[in-house]
Amino acid sequence: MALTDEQKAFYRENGYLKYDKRILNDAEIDALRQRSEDIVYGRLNHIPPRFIQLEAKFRGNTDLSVDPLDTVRKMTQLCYFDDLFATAAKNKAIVDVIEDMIGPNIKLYTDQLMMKPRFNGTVTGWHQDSVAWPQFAPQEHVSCWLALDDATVDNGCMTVIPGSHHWGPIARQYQDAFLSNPLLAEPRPVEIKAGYCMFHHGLNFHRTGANTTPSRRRGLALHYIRAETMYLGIEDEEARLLTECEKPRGEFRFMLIRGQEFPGRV
Ligand SMILES: O=C(O)CCC(=O)C(=O)O
Repeated sequence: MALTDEQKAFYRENGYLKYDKRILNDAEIDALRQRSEDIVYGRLNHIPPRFIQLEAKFRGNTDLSVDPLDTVRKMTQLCYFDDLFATAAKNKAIVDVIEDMIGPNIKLYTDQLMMKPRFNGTVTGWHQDSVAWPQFAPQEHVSCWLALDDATVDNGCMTVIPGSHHWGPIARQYQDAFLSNPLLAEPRPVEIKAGYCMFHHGLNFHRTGANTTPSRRRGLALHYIRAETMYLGIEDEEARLLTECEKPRGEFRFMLIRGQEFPGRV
């Protein structure tokens, strides 16, 4: 068991947990940063372009004077294509916590290396992960957000609304009404040092601010689900290819992280 009773109670009540145990040492952080840079600079080309998203203002813009590392918004599914990122998703200290939260049979739904580039990083608006990913039943995710740089209020750390997960999934058209309701707690920024992480419930409302500072704020978001989860599939072909790592329809299985997988499930 990784979490104390106090930590479990905090997570149950607040829907997030800033974790006190260091996950990555300096060498491991450097290796992941280096890998992300090798991908962005094209020194490695094992990540299909579909999974690398630029900040909006650089899409279709070939201004060569900008450092490419300052233009990338996020890279997704790295764990499925890259051994170092896969190792991070299977990190024992992280997965022990996930097991405390969702049980012994664990799969990775997806991962997002949120680059929040210095000078150009834009806001990620308020959202609930589980609502963004309705193709699962039940719609339950738990995420680990692992800092590869120090994440601060100034450079766009995670901000959560404690306890917001208790209200269930909120349809998008009601989000503004929900977020302005006085029953909600005040948003709370969660600053995290490189190598440390936080966890959040799939129904917890969270956002990250812009990064106009000269410091990078890379964070690896690892999203886990129970292996018992039903997968409802994705109709739209572009969205499916992203989720299913470009595999032909019917071939993809989500990555088993711990425990066993089940026929007909994710
Ligand atoms: O790192 C970010 O900027 C956003 C992360 C996020 O929304 C998530 O982990 O669900």
